[in-house]
Amino acid sequence: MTGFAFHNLGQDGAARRGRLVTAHGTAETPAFMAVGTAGTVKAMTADAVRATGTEIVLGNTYHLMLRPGAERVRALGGLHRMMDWPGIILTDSGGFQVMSLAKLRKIDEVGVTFRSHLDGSAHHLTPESSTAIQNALDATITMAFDECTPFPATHEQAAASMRLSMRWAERSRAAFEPRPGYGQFGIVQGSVFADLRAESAAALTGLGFEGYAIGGLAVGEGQQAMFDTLDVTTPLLPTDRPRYLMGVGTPDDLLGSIARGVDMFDCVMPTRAGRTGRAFTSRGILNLRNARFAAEDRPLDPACPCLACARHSRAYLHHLFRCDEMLGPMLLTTHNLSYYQTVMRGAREAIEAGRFAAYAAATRDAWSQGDD
Ligand code: PRF
Ligand code: ZN
Repeated sequence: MTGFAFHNLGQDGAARRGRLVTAHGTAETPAFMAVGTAGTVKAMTADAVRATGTEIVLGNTYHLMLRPGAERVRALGGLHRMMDWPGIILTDSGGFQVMSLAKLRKIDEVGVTFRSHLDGSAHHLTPESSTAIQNALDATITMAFDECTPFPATHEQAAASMRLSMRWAERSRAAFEPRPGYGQFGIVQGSVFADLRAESAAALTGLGFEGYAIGGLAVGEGQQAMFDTLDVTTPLLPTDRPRYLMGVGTPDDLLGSIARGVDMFDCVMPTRAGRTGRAFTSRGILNLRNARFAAEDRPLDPACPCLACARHSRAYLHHLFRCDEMLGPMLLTTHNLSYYQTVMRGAREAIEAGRFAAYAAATRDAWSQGDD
């Protein structure tokens, strides 16, 4: 088994071309990770996910601890075996999902107590229990337990929240069981305040994680404030470790964040949008439920190699969504993930060729041109 490693393969401005090496294979970066919250990328078989070019799938501590339970997943051979995904799995630590989904939440120094959104049962999550659950799930990449500071927050509120997350990061690190090819990422917090981001980055790098996530963004601050925060944060992170921007974003957010030194992303956007009939294409966003597609006998995106574009017409996709047929979400999730991976592959090739800025500009330009 190989060790966990991140190889820096090249740089273009602040944009980085890298390769993540783990116990469950390698991933080329910049990378987009598909969200597989409950042990499935919704509407997709593992083979279909692989065929989109996806190399990393995300799982969630919160959902899986409630159902089917961490010990059940362990007994079923771990998350990789249970979901037929032998590749890299990153699991989020649960705090973010508790705050957005659970009921009767209470945070204190020890951790978070909450009631399940499924059956109201009482649960507790701490840095130690979150780390142990991620270990039981057999996550390739374990995330530190943190609080995503709500936006907006005063400097005082953001400082207190970030410092709690840093104490939790230290406890998460102590609870992590190092294994060859596995890693744990710390999460930088600090809202939109440069001094707090710097304090957080210093605290985490002092603990020495295998990678660093940037949390607490894409929570309502807007794209410019997010980019400004990245500008003051990524230069403070070690150049020889991967950087992961959590819960981001649109294809435009990805291009802007890659330009600022981010290597990894995850977002429900391509999968969730796909289930409701919205398609991300090289010519912008299309809603397949729209009547204008009813008779369009041409591919959704002729530039896309996915199954939906290679074998079906826009009219058929429109029909499937109008009839609420399951194949509609399946095909459009396939397409959207494929499109996101096409954008990422283009970014990697452009960084290698030293023309990332031109690639980003041309990609954005095509979105605004429309598709007819
Ligand atoms: N922390 C964790 N998960 C997250 C976030 C965070 O701040 C975000 C913020 N966009 C998404 N997912 N643990
Ligand atoms: Zn396609």
